[in-house]
Formats: sequence, structure tokens, C-alpha cells
Amino acid sequence: MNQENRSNQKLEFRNMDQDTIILGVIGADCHSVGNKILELFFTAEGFKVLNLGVMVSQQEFINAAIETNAKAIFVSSLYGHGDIDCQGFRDLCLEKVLDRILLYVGGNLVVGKTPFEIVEEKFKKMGFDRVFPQTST
Ligand code: B12
Repeated sequence: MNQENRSNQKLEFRNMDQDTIILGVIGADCHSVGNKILELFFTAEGFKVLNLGVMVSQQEFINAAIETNAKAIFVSSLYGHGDIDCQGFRDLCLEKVLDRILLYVGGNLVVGKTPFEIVEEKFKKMGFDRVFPQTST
């Protein structure tokens, strides 16, 4: 399924108690505090959460999503190499027939102080459905 077809679909959460979210910090990134907070928040909100923790590969995210029939993958990246670690993520999802999965990414996604609009555009072009800035400084 190509990008255009995907964006025409209604991708949204419906049954919180049935929808599984995969969480994790991608690549060689070991920042764990935000990841734990996201787990606590989404669990308290009633979602089923599978938290893969830190230093998670694209393949590990995808395997977990397939095993749990997850609705969304929430990728975190804090150490500045998110744009490298996330490259090809959407393509790999499509290759593994995860064609309806929501991909969200957040954190401190690139090195330095690039305006968020530029970062957002970059990750959207990479196939992420939503991009979130770091909320703590
Ligand atoms: C604590 C810390 C560390 C600790 C981590 C300990 C641990 N167990 O987590 C240690 C000392 C190990 C560390 C190491 C490094 N760090 Co550090 N670290 C920090 C620091 C001070 C705080 C991070 C934190 O815990 N924040 C609190 C949590 C609650 O916030 P958060 O992580 O941002 O997560 C929230 C949001 O971003 C958002 N969010 C995150 N992901 C997602 C995903 C989605 C889908 C959504 C919706 C929301 C969302 O929700 C979260 C919860 O509110 C930050 C500076 C800062 N102010 O952020 C630097 C910082 C992240 N580190 C940085 C760097 C460079 C490094 C190192 C590379 C340093 C080095 N040269 O070795 C290494 C990397 C090691 C590695 N392999 O990952 C830089 C990154 C710079 C960049 N991106 O351009 C920062 C920003 C410091 C700086 N100003 O330079 N670090």
C-alpha cells in the first residue's frame, strides 16, 4: 500500500482497552526516563502497552507489533540520531505487511536546535503519521 492510499484511510484509535501500543527508544539510545513516563501514562489511560525499553531496533519494534497485532508504534529518540535510526522504518513495516500500523515518533530527534517544523516535515516524509517535540528541557 502506498503512502497516498494510507493517508486516505481512517487511522485512529477506537477501543483503548483492546488497542495495543508498542513503545521503545530506538537505536543505540539509552535515555529511559521519558519512555517509562509514556508507559505509565498510556497504561493509566487504559491502553495495552508493550514497552520494549531502550536500544530497540526497527526489526524488534516490528516483530512486537506483529505478535501483538498492535495498532501503533510509538518511537522515542533523545540522543540526536533519530533521523538516522528511523530511516526506512515505514518501508520495513510495509515489507512485513504492517500496512495499517500508526507510526508516531517523539523526543529530541535531531542533533542541535533545528526548528521543529523542519524536523516534523523530515519525519513525515519518512512515513511517520505524527511527530512530537521534546516536551521537557
Ligand atoms: C538524563 C540524560 C542522560 C542520561 C540518561 C539516563 C537514563 N537512564 O535515561 C545519560 C547520562 C546516560 C545520558 C547519556 C547521553 N546523552 Co543525555 N540527556 C539526559 C537529559 C539531561 C535528560 C533526559 C530525560 O530524562 N528527560 C526527562 C524525560 C521525562 O523527558 P524526555 O526524555 O524528553 O521524554 C518526554 C518527551 O520527549 C516525550 N516523548 C519522548 N519520546 C516520545 C515519543 C512519542 C511518540 C511521544 C508522543 C512523546 C515522546 O514524552 C516524554 C515524557 O514526557 C537530556 C537533556 C534534556 N533536558 O532532555 C540529555 C540529552 C538528551 N542527552 C544528550 C546526549 C548528547 C547524550 C549522549 C550522546 C552524551 C554523550 N556524549 O555520551 C549520551 C547518549 C547515550 C546513549 N547511548 O543514549 C543530548 C541530546 C542532544 C541532541 N538530541 O541533539 C541532550 C538533549 C543533552 C543536551 N542538551 O545536549 N543522558
